[in-house]
Amino acid sequence: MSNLLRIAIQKSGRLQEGSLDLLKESGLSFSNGKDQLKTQARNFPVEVLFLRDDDIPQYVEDKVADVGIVGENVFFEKQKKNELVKRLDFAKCRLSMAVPRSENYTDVQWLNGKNIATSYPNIVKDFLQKNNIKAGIHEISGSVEIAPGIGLADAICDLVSTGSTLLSNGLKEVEVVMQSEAVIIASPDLDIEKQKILDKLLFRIEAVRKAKN
Ligand code: PRT
Ligand code: ZN
Repeated sequence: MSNLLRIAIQKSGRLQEGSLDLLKESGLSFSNGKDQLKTQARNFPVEVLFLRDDDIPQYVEDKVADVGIVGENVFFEKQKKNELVKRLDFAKCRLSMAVPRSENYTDVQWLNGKNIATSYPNIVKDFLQKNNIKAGIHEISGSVEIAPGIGLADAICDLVSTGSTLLSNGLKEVEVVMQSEAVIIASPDLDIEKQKILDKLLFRIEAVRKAKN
């Protein structure tokens, strides 16, 4: 077993830059080369693995990585044995229900008996259960916003930040299911050495945050 803390971050996408910046601002330095699978910090016992964000919770549960940086939405959807260690204040968005603009949406009961397209079936299932609604869930992995227009679903549940994607697809946001931001997740039983490295890193992250405010 190596005494490096292995941190999984997104290989490319909306979380990648913020995740790397966070580590760099915390004083870690890396030899550059974005196309690699992993890289070791020069001055801190950390190794960074570059992965698809959706795969990170599983890698952390399997202890291939010790910690990971993912959107809270992915953390909750994947339902793995991971702990949410820290919210990071970037990649903020919300997971929302949206329906065609022409619909006369009154309240959440409108969803009863409808079909909802989403990439987040588990979170949607919980939301429907909490609100006592019976609706169909149609899982699709991308371009969820086109589903109502092509007759695949009555509503969607998808990530929103500015809302312009919904707007340009003739949809309106009607319910916020959850707020999300980038978070650090960790395996619940890290060994003492790795926990110490993580604590040191968290301390630095907090110091950077305080210095910014
Ligand atoms: O390839 P990989 O699987 O690693 O990446 P990915 O395509 O699954 O994820 P990516 O990079 O798109 O998003 C990673 C994470 O960023 C998400 O899980 C969220 O936690 C977070 N995030 C923050 C967002 C957004 N903001 C966001 N706006 N993820 C997606 N979007 C989408 C939104 O659904 C819409 O389609 O971006 C589009 C623009 O949004 P509007 O509302 O500004 O139009
Ligand atoms: Zn993804």
